[in-house]
Amino acid sequence: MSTTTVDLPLVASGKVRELYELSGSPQPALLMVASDRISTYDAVHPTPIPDKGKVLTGLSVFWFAHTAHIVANHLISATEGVPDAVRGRALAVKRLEMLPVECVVRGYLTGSGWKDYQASGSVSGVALPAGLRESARLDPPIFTPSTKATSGHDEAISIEQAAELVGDSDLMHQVAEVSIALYSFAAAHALERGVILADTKFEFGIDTNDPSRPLVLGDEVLTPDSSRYWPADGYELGRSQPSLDKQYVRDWATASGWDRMPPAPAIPDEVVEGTRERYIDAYERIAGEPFSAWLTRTSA
Ligand code: Q0N
Repeated sequence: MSTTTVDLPLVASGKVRELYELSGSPQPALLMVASDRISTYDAVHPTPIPDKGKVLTGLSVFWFAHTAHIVANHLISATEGVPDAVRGRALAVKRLEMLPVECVVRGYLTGSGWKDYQASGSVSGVALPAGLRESARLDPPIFTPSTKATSGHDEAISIEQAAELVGDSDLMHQVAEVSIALYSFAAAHALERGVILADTKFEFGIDTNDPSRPLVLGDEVLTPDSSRYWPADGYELGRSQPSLDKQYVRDWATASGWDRMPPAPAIPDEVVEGTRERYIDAYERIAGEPFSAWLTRTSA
């Protein structure tokens, strides 16, 4: 059930996720819980997508495991310390001191990056060649940090402004380098499986308990909620691309006549089921295993 909760102190909550304090762990730890809630056009629908939280959690764990050679991450366990009620959609993670910037990497020109490029020819202070079309591949990919706005939309900033916010320019440049390495690794993996990773957002923190590897990748990683995934077949330069996961809901929502203003409408059963299938298909394509394998590994 998407409304199932846990009896732990709430540390932070987002539109579709919650973070709780975990006690009884040898190190300061948190429980990161992904719900089945879905948002389109920035509004959360009242209808959950069954298993969405488990799919996204399984994808985060897949990527944590496959990128540990690039940077340390906050994952402790998907089983030990995770309450039965949220097994499969929650992770025990190390408590970090989070850096106050969102680390966006773009390998394709879309969304706010495309808007900024059309207006100014650059994105987050990165000048791009003239004449690029919508959804153009960016090679090399670009690092376009943003501020963590507490309300409304994140604001694009330059790497110099990000360094200022973080208070350590060398650290910020290391974060940029690691972010691009993570994106490049994941985009190559995804493309081999027929999926374009257009862009993604990382959050990093510092583990003050481990001075040997202080920079740690936090949050969810490379999930459909933190990334834009497009089906590789059907990619066409010069237009916007359909999202691998949410396009089906968006197309229904648009056809329904919803004006994209909150509250978001309830989603009909057949659209819920079609969307659930798309999330599970995304898991299986990217992780290369049946989704049932994730459920089995994480069941109590
Ligand atoms: C933290 N956020 C922002 C989950 C994500 N490992 C950590 N240690 C300390 N703080 C955080 C993390 C992590 N991850 C991250 N806030 C606190 C995003 N949240 C929003 C709610 O759900």
